[in-house]
Amino acid sequence: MNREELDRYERDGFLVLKNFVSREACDSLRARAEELVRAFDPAGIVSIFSTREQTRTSDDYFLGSGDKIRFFFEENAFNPDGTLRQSKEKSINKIGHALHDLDPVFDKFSRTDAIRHLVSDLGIENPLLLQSMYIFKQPRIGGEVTCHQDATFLYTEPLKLAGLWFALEDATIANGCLWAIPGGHQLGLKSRFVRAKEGGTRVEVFDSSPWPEEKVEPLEVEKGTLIVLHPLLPHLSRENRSAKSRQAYTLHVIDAASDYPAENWLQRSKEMPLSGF
Ligand SMILES: O=C(O)CCC(=O)C(=O)O
Repeated sequence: MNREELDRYERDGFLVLKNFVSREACDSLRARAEELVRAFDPAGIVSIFSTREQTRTSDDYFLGSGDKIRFFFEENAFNPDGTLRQSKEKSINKIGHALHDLDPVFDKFSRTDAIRHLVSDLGIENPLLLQSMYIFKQPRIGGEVTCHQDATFLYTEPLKLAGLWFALEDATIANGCLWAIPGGHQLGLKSRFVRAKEGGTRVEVFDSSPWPEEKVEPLEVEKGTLIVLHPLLPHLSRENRSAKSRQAYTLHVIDAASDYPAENWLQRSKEMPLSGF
């Protein structure tokens, strides 16, 4: 990252880097995600959604995903009896959250010199790859992601977090591109999403004022683009009503020198510690 790019990142809270990854690298990640979905048997998950203890079991599935490869469905993917409305391939919202450590293709995509240098330029000196997600934004049913800051979910003290969003396909307003509030990272952290002592999760609110959503701007980008997100940048994506998917891969990197609180929702087991590049 050059000085001008770093200045833009500091001013806007995000940075758009065109052609950061090759089209071939995007295609190999897409092909691998397709294979993972093909091999995934949704029966066990569907049973989670049809059980009478739905909240507890779906919480456990989510909260236990920090060191696993797990599949999450679109909100409207299920019939009232818990069966899928359409094929699993067309129902999955995302895969998370340790693809980068558990799958060789995702590992290779995530651990490149280019990413290592970029993260170092952002001031993360002792990088640890914390979280990865493959986001499908399915045609017609891709749900919205409401306005949020990544630090709400992945908080460190002091706050050091690089949010990397890779466009694996062209992202447009029609197929649900990212939107962000330029400069909105100056607004301060509004909330934290944490594990509740009694089980499940809760949101700790510091500032309940609404986002100035009239200031959001679309970030329409081409396949291969990397969008770097400041941990405090308010951003969102709208529903995808178009006939095209809008697949993306996200990677979040923290600094080993910062404290990673035990109440953060995403945790690893002792057997699978975080690692760097
Ligand atoms: O890709 C999207 O639609 C939104 C992703 C996002 O904002 C996030 O995962 O933090």
